[in-house]
Amino acid sequence: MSDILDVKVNEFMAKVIAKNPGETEFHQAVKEVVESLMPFIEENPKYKQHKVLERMVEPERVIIFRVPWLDDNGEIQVNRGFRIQMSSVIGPFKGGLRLHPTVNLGILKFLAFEQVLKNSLTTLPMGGGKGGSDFDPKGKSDNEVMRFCQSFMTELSKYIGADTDVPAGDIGTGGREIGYMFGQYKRLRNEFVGVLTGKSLEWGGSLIRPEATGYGSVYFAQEMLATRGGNLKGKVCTVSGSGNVAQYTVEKLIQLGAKPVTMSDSSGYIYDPAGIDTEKLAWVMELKNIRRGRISEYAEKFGCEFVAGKTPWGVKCDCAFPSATQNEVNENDAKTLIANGCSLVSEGANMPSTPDAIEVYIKAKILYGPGKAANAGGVATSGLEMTQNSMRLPWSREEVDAKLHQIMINIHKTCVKYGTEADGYINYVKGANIGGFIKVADSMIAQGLV
Ligand code: NDP
Ligand code: 2IT
Repeated sequence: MSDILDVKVNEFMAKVIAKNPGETEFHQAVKEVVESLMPFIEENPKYKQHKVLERMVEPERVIIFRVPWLDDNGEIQVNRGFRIQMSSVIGPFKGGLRLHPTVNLGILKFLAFEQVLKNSLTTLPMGGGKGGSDFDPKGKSDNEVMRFCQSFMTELSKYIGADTDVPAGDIGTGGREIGYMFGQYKRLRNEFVGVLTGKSLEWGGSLIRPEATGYGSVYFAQEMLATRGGNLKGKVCTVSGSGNVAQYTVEKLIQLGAKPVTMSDSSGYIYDPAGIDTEKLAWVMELKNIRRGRISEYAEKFGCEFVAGKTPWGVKCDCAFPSATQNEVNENDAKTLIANGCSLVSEGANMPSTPDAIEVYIKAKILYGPGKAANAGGVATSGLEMTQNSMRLPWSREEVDAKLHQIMINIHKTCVKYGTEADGYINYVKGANIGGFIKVADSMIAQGLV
């Protein structure tokens, strides 16, 4: 980037940082986007005149609320609830709810900001939002989780609705939590509507929604590999996380003949050089979704290595799928991945690579699919769930999967269109940021001062 553009980015960021002190993840997410957009905005002055970027970094509304609940000992617990309603310019606010002790305003604002561009990339009419709480579902009984979710929804219900804001799952929020929240919303409003996605099939959910983020991230990887005449067959893949996204990433990798060799949780990773197969994955799903145990048990069960307190990026692989959390791949990890011959990173998680790591990927010209493109299949299929709810008609598994696959192909095309550089290298960061931005920016201008 030229010096002048650098100065403009720094000036813009200085204002964002001064106005949003301490929100480091939000600063990080905004900076990455602004760096991509600045040259484009300079070439298209209407976006500058209309102060589109300045408006996009200011949420339409932020709701912060108290969530009191009773634990199993009858003691009162108090958590903090949030909903960031970032942008409704192309559709109702849409995005997940994160339940994790690290949740704070800056993390949710980064996620909401990313969500706006991601949702735009899906081509579906969805605005962007994110929410959650510093509540930790780990180690809580089902009843405690239910009481928390009911209290959380009692307040959140005042601000959401099928045509206003449609939350879904994220870290710590899976089918169980969505069920408790949906039940409470229905009692409070006396309405059976599509106010949440990720619902169970029996009560308005969509087939393939549980699988969608992981499948989508692998479909995106396939598209990236195809630009270099490659495919996933026989590729050794490292995957981090062992939750929703990681599980279905591994499932799709197995189906396509790749060899996933790692999974992880916040305690460490397992390395199974023989490959995680269908049977082992079914065991992981039971472990994580029903017994709610730790991934280290995999190593005991299947006799492989468990490495405590580490991420899996030191394991030699062809392709890496970070699918746990933000900033889980740092500069050194990125260098190690590349030194080990890794030629593709597809992000199931949101912002899992630090800015320094991204620089390493781009310098090495590997195939790098940033989260807002690579993991958009989850929210895209939430959009498909909303459509089915509006029609009051469910689609078959094949139909939803085909639509998801096509959406990932289209997102890839958008990235190629806006991200291909002079030497032919596809910079997916640039492609996703510009591709997601245009629709939101033009809609903002068309709608006046919103
Ligand atoms: P889950 O709660 O199902 O799983 C999260 C996994 O990541 C767990 O294995 C968890 O381990 C691990 N993890 C979470 N926080 C940390 C941490 N701070 N350090 C190390 N490991 C951690 O969440 P999802 O699979 O739904 O989400 C994973 C990522 O994908 C997130 O970045 C999320 O925002 C993103 N995403 C999710 C979508 C969805 O549809 N669910 C859609 C698009 C993106 P442990 O159990 O030990 O905490
Ligand atoms: O980060 C994400 O895109 C999600 N957690 C899914 C959001 C959704 O509304 O399905």
